[in-house]
Amino acid sequence: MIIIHHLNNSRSQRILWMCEEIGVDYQIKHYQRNSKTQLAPKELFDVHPLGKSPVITDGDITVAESGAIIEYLARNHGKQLIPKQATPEYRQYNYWLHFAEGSLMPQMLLKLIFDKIKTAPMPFFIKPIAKGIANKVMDGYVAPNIKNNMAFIEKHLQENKWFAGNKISGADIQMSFPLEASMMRLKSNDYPGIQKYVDKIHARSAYKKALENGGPYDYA
Ligand SMILES: N[C@@H](CCC(=O)N[C@@H](CS)C(=O)NCC(=O)O)C(=O)O
Repeated sequence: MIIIHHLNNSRSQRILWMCEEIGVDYQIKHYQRNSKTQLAPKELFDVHPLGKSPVITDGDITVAESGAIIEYLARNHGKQLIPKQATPEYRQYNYWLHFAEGSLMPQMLLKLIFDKIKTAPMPFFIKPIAKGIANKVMDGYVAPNIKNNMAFIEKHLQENKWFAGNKISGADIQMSFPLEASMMRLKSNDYPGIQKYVDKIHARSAYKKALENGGPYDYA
């Protein structure tokens, strides 16, 4: 039996969705973030040394890292979510599967951190310095990169039904979390193709079932 170690309001929601899409049996073990720090509880370190979610266990096998989990589940239980090897669709699948956590999420995380620095409590004489540094990094690096990444995704979704061709694939599951987070934190009017795509995945019955099972999730 697959056990999904599910942290509330987190990337592991997409793994629940994946299991519902492929119709594989799974159990959820729930973990709650610390309400002050938003960090995962120490019990997650008993499952994997990095203590992050998602992580799954399947008998004596433990798989961490969303992309690796999606590949593992697709190979073993949902081959319909992997495009045929050596096709343009497979190359797209592989690309977006890596892009989500390799390119897009680091930018979103930097934005979150620097936005927090701007509003963090600190002595009044430090505030202008901290704000100045945060603005410089945001304006000179983070914001232009996010804009570039989002325009690139918007164009892809204007021209394609799914991330890897005409059928839903594991790449769509993987891209769902950064796009949900982006649509909450950026101006969604700038990205109508992405907003339409996020609405489309939210309308799927497997997605709704996963949401029911996972508990409160701020990004849907
Ligand atoms: N790249 C990893 C990121 C894992 C990750 O950072 N997960 C977050 C949840 S969205 C987490 O566990 N945060 C709690 C913490 O850092 O303590 C993946 O995609 O699995």
